[in-house]
Amino acid sequence: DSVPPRSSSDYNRAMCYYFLNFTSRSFARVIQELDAELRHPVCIFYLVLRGLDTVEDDMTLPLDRKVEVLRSFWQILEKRGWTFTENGPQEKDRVLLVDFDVVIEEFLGLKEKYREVIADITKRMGAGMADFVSGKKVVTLDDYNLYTHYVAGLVGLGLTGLFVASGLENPKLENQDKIANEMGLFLQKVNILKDFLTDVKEGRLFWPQAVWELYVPKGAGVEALAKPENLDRALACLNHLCADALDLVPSCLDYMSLLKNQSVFQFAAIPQLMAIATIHHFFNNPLLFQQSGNKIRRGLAVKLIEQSTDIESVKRIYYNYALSINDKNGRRVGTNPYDESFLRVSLACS
Ligand code: PS7
Ligand code: MN
Ligand code: MN
Ligand code: MN
Ligand code: MN
Repeated sequence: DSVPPRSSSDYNRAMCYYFLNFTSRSFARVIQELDAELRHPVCIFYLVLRGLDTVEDDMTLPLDRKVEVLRSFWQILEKRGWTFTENGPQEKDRVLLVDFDVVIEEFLGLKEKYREVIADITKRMGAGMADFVSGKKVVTLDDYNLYTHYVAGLVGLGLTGLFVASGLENPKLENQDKIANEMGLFLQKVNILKDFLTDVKEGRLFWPQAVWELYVPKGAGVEALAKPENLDRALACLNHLCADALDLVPSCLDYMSLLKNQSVFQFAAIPQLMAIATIHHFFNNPLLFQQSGNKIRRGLAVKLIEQSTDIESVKRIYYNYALSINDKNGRRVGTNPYDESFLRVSLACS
């Protein structure tokens, strides 16, 4: 779309929607369909966190500089005119930070109740990311739950805060931190599963060591799971992490059941449906270790979006995925000597 001239008062807002569509495939559409009161705050929240993540992801930034920017990002939101040109040319969203002053202007124009939520979550996420880039590793399941809390669970808490502050949503959401956090955890754990090959290549994998250690040959690193001769081990590890992620589904259904506003419901449900379809696609699937960038089919995504209109339809889709995953689970019994998660997957499906 065309952007008004820099002198126009609409310039900053138009640039933000240009950046939203530029940086996000899935979120751009559901954000723009939100009711007017929430659309702009959620768009700015998205761009702020996308900027923060672009700093986190860049493995070419000097570590001390990266940590400094991550920790102070929530204060940068008040610095009119701030831009950041230090990202390497490979960072796909670097242009957002090169023009970040437009996001700051729009942030400063939001109602205080929205600015408070966004700044608080940005502060906590930046601090958490900084801990993990400066030496903290994802070893135990607790570490895995903490990292995913920082980068996604906090998004669930923040969005819930925005929904309630807008007056458009169920006030009961206010005391639902546990399930709001788990809405984010489910999305992020699926993202971490599916990005195995790309993240391993970049040296920033988030699969918990305590889990992958159970499956790699003695003394080997996690990259061993990408070798064809270790495919059985890799699938067993993948299935273990799928079982862990599937445990979050009941909380996600509880959260979605509380939503009252149609546009908020679809905003929350569409990413969840993509995530459950993605787990279904990758459960026990060798492709995850063989080709990066593999996704669910476009036609399936369109069908899920069409069926995301109400909770009964969403529950039906989950029910069918539970049956189908359970079926895949049953058919693989006894085919993989390393696989020990049959029972857990079966339980999650029931
Ligand atoms: C609705 C209660 C503010 C809408 C939506 C930018 C995606 C990017 O993509 O591996 O592989 O590079 O680096 C709960 C979204 C959680 C987050 C986390 C739903 C902000 C989003 C910054 C809660 C999205 C989980 C990094 C951090 O992983 O990613 C409800 C809005 C939601 C952004 C996501 C992503 C984390 C991330 P990639 P990474
Ligand atoms: Mn990222
Ligand atoms: Mn990241
Ligand atoms: Mn990722
Ligand atoms: Mn990534």
